[in-house]
Amino acid sequence: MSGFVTKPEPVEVPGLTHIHTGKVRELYTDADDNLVMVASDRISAYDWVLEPGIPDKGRILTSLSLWWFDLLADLYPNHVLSTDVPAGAPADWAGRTLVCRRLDMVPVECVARGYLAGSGTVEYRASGSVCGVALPEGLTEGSELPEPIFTPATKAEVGEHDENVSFAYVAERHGAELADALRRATLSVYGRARDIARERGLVLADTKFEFGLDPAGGLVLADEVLTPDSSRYWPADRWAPGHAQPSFDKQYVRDWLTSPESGWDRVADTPPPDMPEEVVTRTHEKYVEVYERLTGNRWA
Ligand code: PZK
Repeated sequence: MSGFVTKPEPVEVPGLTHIHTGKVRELYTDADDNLVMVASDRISAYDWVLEPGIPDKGRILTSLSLWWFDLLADLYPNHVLSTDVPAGAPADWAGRTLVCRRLDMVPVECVARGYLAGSGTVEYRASGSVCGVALPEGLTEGSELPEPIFTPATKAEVGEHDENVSFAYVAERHGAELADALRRATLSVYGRARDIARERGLVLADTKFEFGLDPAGGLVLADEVLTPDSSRYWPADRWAPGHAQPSFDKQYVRDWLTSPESGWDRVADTPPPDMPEEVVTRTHEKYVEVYERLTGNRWA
């Protein structure tokens, strides 16, 4: 089971109603019934939220999400209304707060995969397909797919992992028209992002989108987009199929956690220890690096 070492108490802000504590983000509604998403510096690995936070992580991921939303705006509208910190909220919400249009969310995790990794590899090894999409023989962890595929998942109960489902399941559950629109949207946005990332030396192996419906029925890109928390980025110059690729952001955290040095027993389901300063520092540097590589801007 997953969890927090210590569950954070949400900041109380007059005029906002706290509605959800995610692993790394807090969700509120405001007086206009808009959503207020606040990205924290929390980081998760192996289903645990670790201590301490990674400095700047919430602001880096929020900046990246905004950067991508802008680049994608000609393909799909997005839910962002403003980056203003609501009156009465702490000053340190600046840069990590998004005020968003409240949408009718489509309860499908819309995953695009251009490469085989993680649960995709597990499913491929067992069945030769991923989410009902048949794949050629001979692929391995990290392989590029013949073409990107739509591999939807359904949000699991709290503490459980999302469950991969077939396109047919999405069509049955939500209608063929919406299922088709989700697939088109997911693959078109992924294709654009993959090409941009590749020009900047990063492989965008896969990513997860969430869509809402505007009142007229059109798809709106919601949640966060194309951050390292919702996507697998690999350094292109180190990409080599046949083994797990180093993740851009969390590699130091995972390597340390699973090394004898951390003293953590992953199988025993005991909370992991605090990260040492060096792991925090190097992980911070990786988030800055992915931001700078993608956007071409200096972080600070
Ligand atoms: C919505 N989540 C996921 C969980 C977070 C976000 N535009 C929207 N309208 C209505 N609902 C949502 C959105 C968006 N995005 C997204 N849950 C509801 C989520 C935890 C923390 F910040």
